[in-house]
Amino acid sequence: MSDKTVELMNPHLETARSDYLYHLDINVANTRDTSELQNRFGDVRVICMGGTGSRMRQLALYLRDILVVSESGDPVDLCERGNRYAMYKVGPVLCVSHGVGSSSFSVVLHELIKLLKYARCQDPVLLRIGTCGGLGVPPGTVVASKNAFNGLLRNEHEIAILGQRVVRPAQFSEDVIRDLLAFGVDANDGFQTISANTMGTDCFYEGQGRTDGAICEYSEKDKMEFLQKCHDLGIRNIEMEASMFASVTQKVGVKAGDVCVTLIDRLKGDQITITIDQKHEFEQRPFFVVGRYIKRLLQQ
Ligand code: DUR
Repeated sequence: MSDKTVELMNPHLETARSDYLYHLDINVANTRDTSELQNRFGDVRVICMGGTGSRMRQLALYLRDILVVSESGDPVDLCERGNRYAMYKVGPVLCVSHGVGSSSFSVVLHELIKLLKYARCQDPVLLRIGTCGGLGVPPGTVVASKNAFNGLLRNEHEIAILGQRVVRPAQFSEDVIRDLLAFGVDANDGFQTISANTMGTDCFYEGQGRTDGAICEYSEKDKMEFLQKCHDLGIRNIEMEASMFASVTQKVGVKAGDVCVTLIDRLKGDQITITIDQKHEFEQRPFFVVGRYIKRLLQQ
């Protein structure tokens, strides 16, 4: 069998004898012999990540059902002791919470990618299942991200490393997008699933051009010009993780997709006004799309 394990982009770890995945509370006591982690996690093909622990628990129950995984009882949070993120395992799928925004998500993402490496997982796919604001699409539309733009409207991710600006490309895997649309969509869904560009910002309010934050120094007209510019770039949804997620996974060469449901059309307003029941219904939609995609992936 060809080796399709993850390669880390960090020479320091080649000489490290142990590693502690601190926020997951997973201790890799001996990096030369990771057989225990391989036993626990070696079968993982897909990691689904989303903002909250309760949604990831719900996703775990949903996947248990559709993937016909014979587990009963309450899903167990494998990272409960870490007290930061929740992790549930359903057969070959991990469901992990990532909090709000890139900085929270990147912490757990680094540790999960290392976990994939230590557990020698083969050809894994990372999926974010989230919520977002839409641009010129009806609320409830599911968007699979193509190119990820940052808040500067560049198709890249920018971070500070050692006091320097480091800029990296931010595209999601084309074959994941293709398969999400080919296998994840059902004609009877009753909602649209599209692929489009996504903007990931570092701020929910000013960063996304909202006029209802605690601070706002631009006019409604400035805001609409900005949102129109986003729309002209093919951006159809706005969230807070896409550019970091695309750039980290692209850098390490792990397949990744971002599948989000729009809660609002930002060309029509800023405040999310759908009812809690409607929000729960919308939040299920990416489950259906990703569920069917995973089912198909596991059959291959
Ligand atoms: N989100 C946004 N903007 C929206 C709606 C949802 O960023 O208009 C996403 C990203 C983030 C969380 O994780 O939801 C913030 O509510």
